[in-house]
Amino acid sequence: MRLLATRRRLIGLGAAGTGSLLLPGCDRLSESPSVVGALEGAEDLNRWTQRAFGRKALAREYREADMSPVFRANGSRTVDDPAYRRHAAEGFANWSLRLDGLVERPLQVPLHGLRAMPQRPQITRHDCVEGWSAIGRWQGPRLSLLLDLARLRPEARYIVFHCADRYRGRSYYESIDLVDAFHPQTILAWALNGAPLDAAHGAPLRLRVERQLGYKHAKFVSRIEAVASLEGIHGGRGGYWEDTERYAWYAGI
Ligand SMILES: Nc1nc2c(c(=O)[nH]1)N[C@H]1C(S)=C(S)[C@@H](COP(=O)(O)O)O[C@H]1N2
Ligand SMILES: [Mo]
Repeated sequence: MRLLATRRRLIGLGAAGTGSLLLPGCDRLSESPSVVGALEGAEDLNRWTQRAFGRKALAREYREADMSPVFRANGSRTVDDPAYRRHAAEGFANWSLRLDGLVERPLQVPLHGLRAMPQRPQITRHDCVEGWSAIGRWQGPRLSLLLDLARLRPEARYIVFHCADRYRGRSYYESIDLVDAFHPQTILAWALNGAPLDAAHGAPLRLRVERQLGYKHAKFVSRIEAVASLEGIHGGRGGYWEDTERYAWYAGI
């Protein structure tokens, strides 16, 4: 019960810990020619414009009355992986999330552990690049809580989300930088509109990264990895759609 042993620490980990990780990451990013060079045209503009107006600003949050009657699902709605299917059949009672890579202390956190952490509920609008939107209430712990528990090494620059599904024959995955990873609305959601996630919406756990477009919100997250570079991970562009269709890696809205 590694989580129970560390839960007490969670409460004590406040803004100070986050800030000390966030600021150096932020500074390093703006100074690094390799990162700047890796950004392309409009994406570059988008990202730096958003930075100028505040990457840390909050996405709009809505009222219950604004919630969409139906929240549509997109991309993978089911997962073929045998291990995943076994977990699903058990209601994810024995499932756990792995957090590893460039961290001092790799974590293996059961779903009930994630549910027992301090929760952030948020009613936000999901915008898919295909042109539809839906407003829903998401709930789960902030990603930053887990990153603080695992303690990022100073070399860590990106957080990669490995998913259990394959979409059109390729593993789905996504990645974000540390500014988004420590953003207060970046959560690991296990509930949508007051109920545990159904398969179509990414059970048992999916990313919500509210300042970016829908394809960044990895569903069926099974492993989170801290890395120094996105090179060498699948196609090397940081995500499924980035690799296959050259979608922007930074999809700010
Ligand atoms: N693992 C995984 N995550 C994914 C996808 C997917 O196919 N597989 N599709 C993405 C896209 S394009 C969108 S718009 C949202 C859809 O989330 P929803 O099905 O909960 O509406 O999930 C994103 N995350
Ligand atoms: Mo999407």
